[in-house]
Amino acid sequence: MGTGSTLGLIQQKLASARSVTVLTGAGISADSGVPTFRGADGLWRNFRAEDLATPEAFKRDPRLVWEWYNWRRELIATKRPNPAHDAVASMEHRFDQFWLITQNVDGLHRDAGSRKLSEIHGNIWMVRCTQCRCVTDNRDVPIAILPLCSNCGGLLRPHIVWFGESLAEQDLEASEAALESSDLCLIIGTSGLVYPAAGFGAIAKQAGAFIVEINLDATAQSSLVDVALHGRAKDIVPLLLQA
Ligand code: BV8
Ligand code: ZN
Repeated sequence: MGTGSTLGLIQQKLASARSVTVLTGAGISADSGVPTFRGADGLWRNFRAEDLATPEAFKRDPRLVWEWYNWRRELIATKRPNPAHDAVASMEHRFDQFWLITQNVDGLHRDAGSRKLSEIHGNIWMVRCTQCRCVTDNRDVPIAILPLCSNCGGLLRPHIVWFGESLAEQDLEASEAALESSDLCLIIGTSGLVYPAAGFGAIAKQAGAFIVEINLDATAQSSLVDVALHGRAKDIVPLLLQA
């Protein structure tokens, strides 16, 4: 099918959808200038995210891990939502049921106005105390290393889900509830490699949802989607909402 007729099909599906779930990854923020994880620009000092985003790495060298997060905080602080974030935020008001599940920790969906969302991997602007576990907002750029809890003096860590760490129960429940009740699921800008998010498309499919993938390329999830649109999220996502 040419993109034109495919676009028309999806616009129709969106116009009649009652319950829409959107799953996003780093690709939706690429158009805001935030490097993706597995693209060419995904490395920092030759470390991969998998090397640094782990409790073991933080235990072994908390300064190195905080330096990596300071590099990302500095970079993300200057970035703004793009038309794809804005289009997703506007969807909240169009459908009886809507939920956004994002793997991104950059906070750009919130900046665009999204409120019906689960930031399943956390948020780079939140920190958590490793002792008293209190979670606070911290916008310091850079954050002084090593940051200590004002409540109990414990070492602060990013309030982010690292590899080998479980997602918050409430995020898993909200995500699964949304996926199981959706009749349309948009999967935008994710390579579909990181679990459990990489299994979310299959949950929606199981529930009978029509699955649309928006990505530059084919991904590990492409075999289960009903329609794939290839291109930049900032160009494609706003088009989906045009009648
Ligand atoms: C869990 C926070 C239960 C960090 C992230 C061995 C031991 C322990 C665990 C595992 C293991 N083996 C496997 C696992 C499970 C593991 C996992 O899945 N690993 C993978 C690598 C195989 N998962 C976990 O550990 C999860 N927890 O399973 O708990 C458990 C508990 C104990 C033991 C076992 C299991 C936790 C996962 C969360 C990890 N944290 N982020 C940080 O950000 O600081 S994941 C990290 O990857 C980011 O959050 C990111 O969002 C996520 C996924 O990446 P993508 O978003 O997809 O980005 P990527 O760069 O890959 O792709 C970008 C895509 O966009 C591409 O497709 C590209 O084509 C496209 N694109 C680019 N530009 C555009 C575009 N598309 C459209 N427009 C554009 N302009
Ligand atoms: Zn504390």
